[in-house]
Amino acid sequence: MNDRVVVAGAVYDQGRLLAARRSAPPELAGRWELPGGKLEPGETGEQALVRELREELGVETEPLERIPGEWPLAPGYVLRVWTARLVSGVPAPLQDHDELRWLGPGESDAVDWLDQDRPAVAEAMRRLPTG
Ligand code: 9L3
Ligand code: MG
Repeated sequence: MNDRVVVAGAVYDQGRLLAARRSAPPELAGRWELPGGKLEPGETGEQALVRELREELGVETEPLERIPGEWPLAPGYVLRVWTARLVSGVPAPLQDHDELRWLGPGESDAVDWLDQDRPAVAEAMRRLPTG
């Protein structure tokens, strides 16, 4: 059986990376993640990412590139991550998050990332566009 895919976005704007603090489920609440969610049947990863970021944050984004790799989540799920550019809107914690932060270069350790997100966050920080 194939693992189900969870997509997440390393969203950039003005040389910073967006971090989102989960409010649910209880075992993940308070930890920070790259926002996203489950791929739905018939969607590409990029389509799912754009939809999830619209639903969760109320913003329009453009996927840039896939961060190579795939990280295990709960049994049966794997995480895939894309960098993305904020196209329009101001991110707001509409669903599943209770706080957002923009992190500049060197600030990636300022929040308590979910363990599963850490390798992708490190790579996303290395790829942070300037300004
Ligand atoms: N998850 C881990 N890191 C992430 C995302 C977006 C999701 N960056 C995990 C948390 C949940 C599962 O994947 O256990 C499904 O995510 P969601 O649909 O609750 O966002
Ligand atoms: Mg989600």
